[in-house]
Amino acid sequence: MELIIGPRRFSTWSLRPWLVLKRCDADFTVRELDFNTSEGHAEMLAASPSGLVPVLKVEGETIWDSMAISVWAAERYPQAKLWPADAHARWLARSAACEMHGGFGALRTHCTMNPDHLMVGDTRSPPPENEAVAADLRRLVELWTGMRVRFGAGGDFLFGDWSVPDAFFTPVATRIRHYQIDLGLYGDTDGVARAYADTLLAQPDFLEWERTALAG
Ligand SMILES: N[C@@H](CCC(=O)N[C@@H](CS)C(=O)NCC(=O)O)C(=O)O
Repeated sequence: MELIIGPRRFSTWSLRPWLVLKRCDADFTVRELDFNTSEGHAEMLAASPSGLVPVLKVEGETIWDSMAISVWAAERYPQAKLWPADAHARWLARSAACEMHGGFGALRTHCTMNPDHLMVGDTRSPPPENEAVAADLRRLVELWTGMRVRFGAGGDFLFGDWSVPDAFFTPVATRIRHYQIDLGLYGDTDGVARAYADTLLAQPDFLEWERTALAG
Protein backbone atom coordinates (compact mmCIF):
# COMPACT_ATOMS: atom_id res chain seq x y z
CA MET A 1 0.00 0.00 0.00
CA GLU A 2 1.44 3.37 -0.99
CA LEU A 3 0.33 6.85 0.05
CA ILE A 4 1.36 9.45 -2.50
CA ILE A 5 1.66 12.88 -0.95
CA GLY A 6 2.75 16.40 -1.75
CA PRO A 7 5.67 18.14 -0.03
CA ARG A 8 5.40 17.54 3.70
CA ARG A 9 6.20 21.16 4.50
CA PHE A 10 3.00 22.51 3.07
CA SER A 11 0.71 19.78 1.83
CA THR A 12 -1.90 19.93 4.53
CA TRP A 13 -4.22 17.63 2.59
CA SER A 14 -1.47 15.01 2.64
CA LEU A 15 -0.89 15.30 6.38
CA ARG A 16 -4.49 14.41 7.21
CA PRO A 17 -4.73 10.87 5.74
CA TRP A 18 -1.13 10.18 6.76
CA LEU A 19 -2.17 10.81 10.39
CA VAL A 20 -5.20 8.59 9.89
CA LEU A 21 -3.15 5.70 8.46
CA LYS A 22 -0.63 6.02 11.30
CA ARG A 23 -3.46 5.69 13.83
CA CYS A 24 -4.48 2.46 12.07
CA ASP A 25 -0.96 1.11 12.40
CA ALA A 26 -1.26 0.49 8.66
CA ASP A 27 1.65 -0.99 6.75
CA PHE A 28 2.21 1.65 4.07
CA THR A 29 4.98 3.37 2.19
CA VAL A 30 5.04 7.06 1.30
CA ARG A 31 5.98 8.61 -2.03
CA GLU A 32 6.49 12.37 -1.62
CA LEU A 33 6.17 14.33 -4.85
CA ASP A 34 7.25 17.89 -5.28
CA PHE A 35 4.51 19.03 -7.62
CA ASN A 36 6.23 22.38 -8.03
CA THR A 37 8.84 20.75 -10.25
CA SER A 38 7.89 19.66 -13.76
CA GLU A 39 8.88 16.01 -13.07
CA GLY A 40 6.98 15.93 -9.77
CA HIS A 41 3.95 17.50 -11.39
CA ALA A 42 4.00 15.00 -14.26
CA GLU A 43 4.35 12.12 -11.78
CA MET A 44 1.40 13.46 -9.81
CA LEU A 45 -0.77 13.73 -12.92
CA ALA A 46 0.17 10.16 -13.85
CA ALA A 47 -0.56 8.87 -10.33
CA SER A 48 -3.77 10.70 -9.51
CA PRO A 49 -7.05 10.68 -11.41
CA SER A 50 -7.96 14.11 -10.00
CA GLY A 51 -4.47 15.51 -10.64
CA LEU A 52 -4.17 16.21 -6.90
CA VAL A 53 -2.57 14.49 -3.94
CA PRO A 54 -3.00 12.65 -1.60
CA VAL A 55 -3.87 9.38 -3.26
CA LEU A 56 -3.67 5.87 -1.86
CA LYS A 57 -2.66 2.95 -4.05
CA VAL A 58 -4.14 -0.21 -2.58
CA GLU A 59 -5.23 -3.58 -3.92
CA GLY A 60 -4.96 -2.41 -7.51
CA GLU A 61 -7.07 0.70 -6.93
CA THR A 62 -6.26 4.36 -6.60
CA ILE A 63 -8.26 6.11 -3.89
CA TRP A 64 -8.05 9.87 -4.17
CA ASP A 65 -8.96 12.66 -1.75
CA SER A 66 -8.04 12.93 1.94
CA MET A 67 -11.60 12.27 3.10
CA ALA A 68 -12.12 9.25 0.87
CA ILE A 69 -8.86 7.74 2.13
CA SER A 70 -9.94 8.37 5.73
CA VAL A 71 -13.34 6.78 5.15
CA TRP A 72 -11.64 3.80 3.49
CA ALA A 73 -9.28 3.47 6.46
CA ALA A 74 -12.16 3.48 8.96
CA GLU A 75 -13.76 0.64 7.01
CA ARG A 76 -10.53 -1.32 6.54
CA TYR A 77 -9.24 -0.89 10.13
CA PRO A 78 -12.31 -1.01 12.41
CA GLN A 79 -10.06 -1.78 15.39
CA ALA A 80 -8.55 1.71 15.06
CA LYS A 81 -11.95 3.21 16.00
CA LEU A 82 -11.47 6.18 13.72
CA TRP A 83 -14.96 7.49 14.41
CA PRO A 84 -16.51 7.81 17.89
CA ALA A 85 -18.46 4.80 19.18
CA ASP A 86 -21.39 6.89 20.41
CA ALA A 87 -23.80 7.41 17.53
CA HIS A 88 -24.54 11.08 18.21
CA ALA A 89 -20.85 11.86 18.60
CA ARG A 90 -20.15 9.95 15.38
CA TRP A 91 -22.72 11.91 13.38
CA LEU A 92 -21.26 15.19 14.55
CA ALA A 93 -17.65 14.02 14.15
CA ARG A 94 -18.41 13.43 10.49
CA SER A 95 -20.01 16.86 10.23
CA ALA A 96 -16.96 18.47 11.84
CA ALA A 97 -14.46 16.67 9.59
CA CYS A 98 -16.54 17.44 6.49
CA GLU A 99 -16.85 21.10 7.48
CA MET A 100 -13.06 21.28 7.63
CA HIS A 101 -12.72 19.38 4.37
CA GLY A 102 -15.07 21.67 2.49
CA GLY A 103 -14.91 24.92 4.44
CA PHE A 104 -12.76 27.42 6.31
CA GLY A 105 -11.71 28.78 2.93
CA ALA A 106 -10.56 32.18 4.18
CA LEU A 107 -8.38 30.64 6.86
CA ARG A 108 -6.86 28.25 4.35
CA THR A 109 -6.28 30.98 1.76
CA HIS A 110 -4.88 33.69 4.01
CA CYS A 111 -3.08 31.61 6.63
CA THR A 112 -1.29 29.13 4.43
CA MET A 113 1.20 26.55 5.56
CA ASN A 114 4.11 27.19 3.25
CA PRO A 115 7.78 26.27 3.10
CA ASP A 116 9.03 29.63 4.29
CA HIS A 117 6.88 29.63 7.38
CA LEU A 118 7.76 26.08 8.36
CA MET A 119 5.59 24.75 11.10
CA VAL A 120 7.68 25.65 14.09
CA GLY A 121 9.80 28.31 12.42
CA ASP A 122 10.79 31.46 14.20
CA THR A 123 9.97 33.69 11.24
CA ARG A 124 6.38 33.97 12.38
CA SER A 125 3.91 36.34 10.79
CA PRO A 126 1.13 38.26 12.50
CA PRO A 127 -2.38 37.00 11.74
CA PRO A 128 -3.85 38.72 8.69
CA GLU A 129 -6.39 41.47 9.33
CA ASN A 130 -9.28 40.07 7.41
CA GLU A 131 -12.95 39.83 8.37
CA ALA A 132 -13.43 36.53 6.52
CA VAL A 133 -10.52 35.00 8.44
CA ALA A 134 -11.96 36.35 11.68
CA ALA A 135 -15.33 34.77 10.86
CA ASP A 136 -13.62 31.43 10.20
CA LEU A 137 -11.77 31.67 13.50
CA ARG A 138 -14.95 32.48 15.42
CA ARG A 139 -16.63 29.48 13.82
CA LEU A 140 -13.60 27.28 14.56
CA VAL A 141 -13.64 28.25 18.24
CA GLU A 142 -17.39 27.69 18.43
CA LEU A 143 -17.07 24.25 16.82
CA TRP A 144 -14.07 23.10 18.84
CA THR A 145 -15.47 24.36 22.14
CA GLY A 146 -18.93 22.97 21.48
CA MET A 147 -17.65 19.49 20.66
CA ARG A 148 -15.04 19.41 23.44
CA VAL A 149 -17.56 20.48 26.07
CA ARG A 150 -20.24 18.10 24.87
CA PHE A 151 -18.23 15.01 23.90
CA GLY A 152 -14.65 15.50 25.08
CA ALA A 153 -14.88 14.30 28.69
CA GLY A 154 -13.18 10.95 27.99
CA GLY A 155 -9.96 12.39 26.58
CA ASP A 156 -8.14 15.42 25.19
CA PHE A 157 -9.35 15.19 21.60
CA LEU A 158 -12.38 16.75 19.95
CA PHE A 159 -14.60 13.79 20.77
CA GLY A 160 -12.59 12.47 23.72
CA ASP A 161 -10.58 9.70 22.06
CA TRP A 162 -8.70 10.47 18.85
CA SER A 163 -10.90 10.38 15.73
CA VAL A 164 -10.81 11.53 12.10
CA PRO A 165 -11.71 15.18 12.86
CA ASP A 166 -8.49 15.44 14.87
CA ALA A 167 -6.52 14.61 11.74
CA PHE A 168 -8.48 17.16 9.74
CA PHE A 169 -7.89 19.92 12.29
CA THR A 170 -4.19 19.29 12.92
CA PRO A 171 -3.02 21.52 10.03
CA VAL A 172 -5.28 24.28 11.38
CA ALA A 173 -3.50 24.03 14.71
CA THR A 174 -0.18 24.59 12.91
CA ARG A 175 -1.58 27.77 11.37
CA ILE A 176 -2.81 29.04 14.72
CA ARG A 177 0.64 28.46 16.16
CA HIS A 178 2.48 29.91 13.21
CA TYR A 179 0.41 33.09 13.02
CA GLN A 180 0.32 33.35 16.83
CA ILE A 181 -3.43 33.67 16.70
CA ASP A 182 -4.96 34.55 20.05
CA LEU A 183 -8.10 32.44 20.02
CA GLY A 184 -9.34 34.43 23.01
CA LEU A 185 -10.13 37.24 20.55
CA TYR A 186 -12.45 34.87 18.70
CA GLY A 187 -14.50 33.55 21.62
CA ASP A 188 -12.13 31.15 23.34
CA THR A 189 -12.69 32.78 26.72
CA ASP A 190 -11.90 29.67 28.77
CA GLY A 191 -8.97 28.39 26.67
CA VAL A 192 -10.68 25.15 25.60
CA ALA A 193 -9.91 25.69 21.92
CA ARG A 194 -6.32 26.71 22.61
CA ALA A 195 -5.74 23.61 24.74
CA TYR A 196 -7.17 21.43 21.99
CA ALA A 197 -4.86 22.98 19.38
CA ASP A 198 -1.89 22.38 21.69
CA THR A 199 -2.93 18.76 22.14
CA LEU A 200 -2.97 18.20 18.38
CA LEU A 201 0.51 19.68 18.00
CA ALA A 202 1.93 17.50 20.78
CA GLN A 203 0.94 14.18 19.19
CA PRO A 204 3.89 11.87 18.39
CA ASP A 205 2.66 11.18 14.85
CA PHE A 206 2.41 14.88 14.06
CA LEU A 207 5.85 15.47 15.58
CA GLU A 208 7.26 12.71 13.36
CA TRP A 209 5.76 14.38 10.26
CA GLU A 210 7.11 17.74 11.36
CA ARG A 211 10.61 16.39 12.00
CA THR A 212 10.68 14.76 8.57
CA ALA A 213 9.31 17.88 6.91
CA LEU A 214 11.86 20.15 8.55
CA ALA A 215 14.72 17.77 7.74
CA GLY A 216 13.73 17.54 4.07
N1 LIG B 1 -10.01 17.81 -1.72
C1 LIG B 1 -8.66 17.29 -1.91
C2 LIG B 1 -7.69 18.45 -2.03
C3 LIG B 1 -6.32 17.98 -2.50
C4 LIG B 1 -5.38 19.13 -2.83
O1 LIG B 1 -5.79 20.29 -3.05
N2 LIG B 1 -4.09 18.81 -2.89
C5 LIG B 1 -3.06 19.76 -3.23
C6 LIG B 1 -1.86 19.59 -2.31
S1 LIG B 1 -2.16 20.08 -0.64
C7 LIG B 1 -2.50 19.45 -4.61
O2 LIG B 1 -2.50 18.30 -5.03
N3 LIG B 1 -1.99 20.47 -5.33
C8 LIG B 1 -1.33 20.25 -6.55
C9 LIG B 1 -1.63 21.28 -7.56
O3 LIG B 1 -2.51 22.10 -7.30
O4 LIG B 1 -1.00 21.24 -8.64
C10 LIG B 1 -8.32 16.36 -0.74
O5 LIG B 1 -8.94 16.49 0.31
O6 LIG B 1 -7.46 15.47 -0.90
